[in-house]
Amino acid sequence: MPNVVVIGAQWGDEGKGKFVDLLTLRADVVVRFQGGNNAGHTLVVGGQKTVLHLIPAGILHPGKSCVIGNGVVVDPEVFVEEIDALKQRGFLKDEGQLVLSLDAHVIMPWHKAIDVAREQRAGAGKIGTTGRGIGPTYEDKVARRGIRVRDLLDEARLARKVKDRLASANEELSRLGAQVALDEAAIVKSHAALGRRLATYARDASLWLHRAIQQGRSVLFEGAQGTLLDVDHGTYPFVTSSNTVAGNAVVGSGVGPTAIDRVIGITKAYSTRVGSGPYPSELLDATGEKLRQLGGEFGATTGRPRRTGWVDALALRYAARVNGLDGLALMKLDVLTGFEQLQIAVAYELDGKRVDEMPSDLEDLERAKPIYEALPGWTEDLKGARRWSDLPVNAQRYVERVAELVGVKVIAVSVGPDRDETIVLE
Ligand code: 2SA
Ligand code: MG
Repeated sequence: MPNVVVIGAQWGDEGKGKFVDLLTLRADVVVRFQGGNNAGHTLVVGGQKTVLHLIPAGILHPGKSCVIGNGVVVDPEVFVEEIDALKQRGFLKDEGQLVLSLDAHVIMPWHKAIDVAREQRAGAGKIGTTGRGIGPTYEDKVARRGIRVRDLLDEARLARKVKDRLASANEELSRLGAQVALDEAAIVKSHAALGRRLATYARDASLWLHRAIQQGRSVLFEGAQGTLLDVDHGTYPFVTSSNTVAGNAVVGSGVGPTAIDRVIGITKAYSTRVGSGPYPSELLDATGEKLRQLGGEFGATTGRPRRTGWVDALALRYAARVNGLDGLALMKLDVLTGFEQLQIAVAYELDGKRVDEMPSDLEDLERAKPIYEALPGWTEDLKGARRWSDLPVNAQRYVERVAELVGVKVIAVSVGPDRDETIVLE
């Protein structure tokens, strides 16, 4: 397999997990390059449910390697919990399967406390974060006062860094009215201990990847969240604090752009969003509720009900552009069975004018009203479909119309959660 980047083409939760799982069968190495444990994949292996938020699900395949790149923010407690859960289930027998970048930034207790306290304080103006400390950790990274995995491995250095940062973090917490004051000695002790657990996996991940690629091992770069949550290209400020687009696969893992051969975007056959922010094709009516129930649209990380709506061709075309997509996987097509009519947002009406491209200004996007194209639905259950020709003609027309509007070919269609409930077109 060539080296492939897989990213979410919408607002996250597109079903990347399932697609990545399929591609993992062909790849040798799976890399995460951004985000942290604000991602989430629920896996059912041997009847047992495992939720992984940080470690790529590729870890379930002995012989494959997983890399957590420098661009990821790592909560060491979550990392250790996931390792313990994996080992309990008989996975990760070979410690060499997992590589953690020494340069990845660490989510510290104050980052989580500040994330939660700010959101509580913000009331209606909140971002709707996952409360995992993602944003505050990236802030410290850019402010050049972050703590990296390498710092956890050296207790004296850790103590110095915690001391430098904690006073101002506690000040901020008290300003926010949070009832927590974090204790310096306790944090140094607990995190030095966590550092000893992380040490087994901590490496120069860029060098490790470079060598793997030189040896001809194929790499799958697994994005988290989605394009419209990208801090530069998403619906700022209602975004996550990292770059979720394909370009960051190289920055967040320490390889060069020429290492990438293909970029695949994942989209649902409809759309969802968790958290605040503009969402023109959102359905606030019974149809939206029906999509939520039929699609099981509740967050894997926080359990929150997701906002739901029709697929938005402008948003997907935008994702195709900023990621350079050369393939689109359309997930959860089966969920659309039984809708008499399906709608696709093909343009917006903005202040009485028709616009065909996603407006770059948030306020424009908030005022934009979708212009829909209606397509006839189908009543057949799609779960058994394995070939294109198994799909009812109206389902085929729907997929073809999405591909045409986005300008990217559809390379796979998913008709159910299982690995084999997939129609591979390429
Ligand atoms: P944060 O916690 O700072 O990243 O929150 C900022 C905004 O980003 C949204 N957000 C998400 N929205 C959808 N899915 C997310 N994670 C997926 C999951 C992972 C995936 O399954 O949980 O699909 O890769 C996710 N993570 C962050 C959040 O709701 C805020 O709007
Ligand atoms: Mg998810």
